[in-house]
Amino acid sequence: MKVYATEAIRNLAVIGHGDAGKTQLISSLLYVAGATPRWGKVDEGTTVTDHDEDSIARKITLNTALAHLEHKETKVNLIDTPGYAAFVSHARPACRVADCGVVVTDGVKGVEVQTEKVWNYANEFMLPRLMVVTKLDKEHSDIGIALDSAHNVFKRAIVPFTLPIGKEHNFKGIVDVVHMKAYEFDERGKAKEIDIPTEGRDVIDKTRERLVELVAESDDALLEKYFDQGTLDDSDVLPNIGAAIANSKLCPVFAVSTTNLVGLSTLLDHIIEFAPDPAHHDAEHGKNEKEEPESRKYSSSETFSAYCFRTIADPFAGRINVFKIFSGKVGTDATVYNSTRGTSERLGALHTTQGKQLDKVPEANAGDIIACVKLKETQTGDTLCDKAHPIIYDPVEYPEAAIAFAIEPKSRQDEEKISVAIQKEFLLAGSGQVHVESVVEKLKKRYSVEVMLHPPKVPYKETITQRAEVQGRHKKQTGGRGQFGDCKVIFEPLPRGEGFIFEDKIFGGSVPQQYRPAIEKGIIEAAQSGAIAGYPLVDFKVQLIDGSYHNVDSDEHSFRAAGRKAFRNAMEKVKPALLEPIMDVEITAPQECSGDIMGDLNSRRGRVQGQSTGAHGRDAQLPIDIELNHRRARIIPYAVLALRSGSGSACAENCSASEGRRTNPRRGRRVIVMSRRREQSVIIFRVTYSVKEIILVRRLRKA
Ligand SMILES: Nc1nc2c(ncn2[C@@H]2O[C@H](COP(=O)(O)OP(=O)(O)OP(=O)(O)O)[C@@H](O)[C@H]2O)c(=O)[nH]1
Ligand SMILES: [Mg+2]
Repeated sequence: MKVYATEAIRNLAVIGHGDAGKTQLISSLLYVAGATPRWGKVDEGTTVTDHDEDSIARKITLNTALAHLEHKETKVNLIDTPGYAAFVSHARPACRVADCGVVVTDGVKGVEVQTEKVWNYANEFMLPRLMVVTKLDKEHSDIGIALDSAHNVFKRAIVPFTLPIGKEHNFKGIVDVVHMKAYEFDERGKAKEIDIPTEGRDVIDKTRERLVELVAESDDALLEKYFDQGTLDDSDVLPNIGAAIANSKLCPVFAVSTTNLVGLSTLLDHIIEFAPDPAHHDAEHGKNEKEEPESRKYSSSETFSAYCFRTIADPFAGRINVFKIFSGKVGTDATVYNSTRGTSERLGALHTTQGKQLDKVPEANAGDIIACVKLKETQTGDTLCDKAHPIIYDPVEYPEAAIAFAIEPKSRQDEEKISVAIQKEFLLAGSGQVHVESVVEKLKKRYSVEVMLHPPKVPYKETITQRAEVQGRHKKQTGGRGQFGDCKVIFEPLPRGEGFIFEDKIFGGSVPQQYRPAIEKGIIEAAQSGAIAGYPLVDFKVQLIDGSYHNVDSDEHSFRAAGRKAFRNAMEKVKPALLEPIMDVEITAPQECSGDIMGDLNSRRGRVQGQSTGAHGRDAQLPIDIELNHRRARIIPYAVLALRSGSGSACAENCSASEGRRTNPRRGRRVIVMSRRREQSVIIFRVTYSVKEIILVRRLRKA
């Protein structure tokens, strides 16, 4: 395989709502560019990126997958990402390493719930982006739906670069508004230039005007020129489009049909001409081993550094790590330094990834994406670099699992296999029910293990509700040297999500400096098993105010014990309480289900915070529910609940949960999408589950 210079690389994360057509877009682009001899189709299970058996069977993308093509001597790396709610968080690391996002939007449904979610991921990483409107060959499709909803939701400088010629099954060509040309496409997706149609000319001209305006607005000097001349020449517009996109001042929109190959070759041309290459980043920022800031430029002359954003467990090849090279270059068999873990790694062969197929490359430059197999220790989130010039990049955080199931082997035989397959981890957590089920299926297919799923226990925490001053005194005299530690501390409740704070308020030497951390350790240890029901105790502050010691008998161990004792004494006075996890839930559902859902939420102590109605899932997020009527409280996926409450089976299959817990309100959100039937008006509930800590404690105590 060829080696590409940084400027001849485009890294695109293809993101969007489930079923929008991301995988088919990639597959069709690969075919049009001649990267695959066969035209892969999602519906036939033959795409390059939906290659694992589970994706093929479900016809949805379950994790990120990579493909690449060459167009005009430029390598385009395409990262396919899932759009289905339970898996969509995998799109985040893709946004971290891509240089441009391709937001795929359904031409019939417009911007949907997960489109907004991935849009926010792209915002997080300041990812420039372009939008592709698919399915414009379908009945009821209309690029206007996508454009209007995108304007409403994203409030960005969104402007079509290509406009469709013909509608629905007559959608056969496009007008390239940037170069003012029109094309039709043959059955292999090849473009043939035609005259710009006279019909709809006013829309074309207006779009072109808007484009010029946006390019002018992206740069002060251009804007001045624009005001002077009343317009801008092509020689001013064309060279500045790339920068406007890279600086997120402009989001181009492309009209395509990926099943009829309309508009794709023009899209490729525009990607090469305008999408930012890796070097458009000023630099990648990280830190060195002394925690001092360090940065690297996307240049092959810098020292090597790379970030691992994906690890694939392949039944044949073993573990495959996929990296983006942030700086420098690397060759086959290089020995590099894993700065995250402080170990050396020998890379062996470097590969490009075409779905499940790996092809060797002799070397790779800054900006490129490569895969290595059978590295010793490297995991997703790790940095590899030059040992003499260490740098560590922050790993992309994954959302906390939203749902967990206890798993039980079906037979004794399965029990043995299970421990091999999942290393004795008998609780299976994931971002939603489908996520967990897909892992179970993998266990069955790959390791021939059959398991049953049970609802898990709710992960409660404990906290304190009152301030108290206590003493913790540990004294032991058993012949020989004794043990002595003594501390006086104040326990105080903290607001939710604050965790634990330890403050050393001792003035003078009542407890020698070196023993004070031991007191803190003792308290932390004791807090792990809580005060009521064995759950970790959180959200409290401890101030160390006084204590005493013994010249001979005091040591670290004794003060640790004193800390534990102080904790236990405090629990008598601070009125501990149980915290039930609560979550913000946003539910998008067809209007006719609203009564049922409302009743259901009320019966589950859900507190509805607001409602809005609209044609699109604005602000929509989220699903999972906690049922506390049962003594062993259980988490129930909303999907099941929706079915049970009679809200309609059509809804249930699209319900899923993601992310978070109460301790981090920003992340503590759940997604439920109850209907994809977009033509209907939907209703959105914003719900926060109430916490009745104290009451719950009493209830548990009686039980
Ligand atoms: N008619 C038509 N169908 C399309 C087009 N693009 C995609 N589809 C169909 O839409 C369905 C979903 O396409 P995918 O490419 O799997 O969608 P996706 O965005 O990858 O979905 P997830 O992986 O689940 O997030 C498939 O049945 C495709 O054949 C298009 O341009 N026209
Ligand atoms: Mg897909």
